[in-house]
Amino acid sequence: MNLVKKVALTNHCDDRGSLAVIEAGKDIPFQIKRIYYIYGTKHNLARGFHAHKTLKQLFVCVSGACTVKIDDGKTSNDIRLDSPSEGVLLDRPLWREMRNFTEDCVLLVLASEGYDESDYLRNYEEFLDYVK
Ligand code: T46
Repeated sequence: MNLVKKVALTNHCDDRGSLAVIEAGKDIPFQIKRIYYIYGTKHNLARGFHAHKTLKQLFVCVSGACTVKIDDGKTSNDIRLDSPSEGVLLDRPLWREMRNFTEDCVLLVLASEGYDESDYLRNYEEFLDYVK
């Protein structure tokens, strides 16, 4: 069972290269209030280990690759993000762990809300309790 939705981005490719488009409300089902990206990662160091209560996000690995483990409290999937032409949508509380970053990895995140530490579930037991 796939826990996350893959989103095929509209790509405009020609002799000059490629241009990928993400339009809020069209390609993704939320308005974008925040953009951040993770880079300069180390292959052997993992990140994440949390879920969000209400935040919706689209992850796009715009350079390089990384593996995202997604867990809904019942099952988990490992997804290798290695293409700038597609994203994965996290639209409900899902535990995530990112690891196995390539040196050139840039993980772009489009988010539905501004930064709010109270939206994080940073303890796995608390997450399980929240989704049950
Ligand atoms: C997520 C994954 C994919 C801010 O001050 N503002 C922000 O908008 C964000 C995202 C983070 N921060 C601060 C909070 C921490 O002091 O940046 C520091 C690193 O954040 P964190 O340890 O949460 O990083 P990751 O890589 O574990 O998680 C991040 C996002 O926090 C999270 O929303 O889904 O990337």
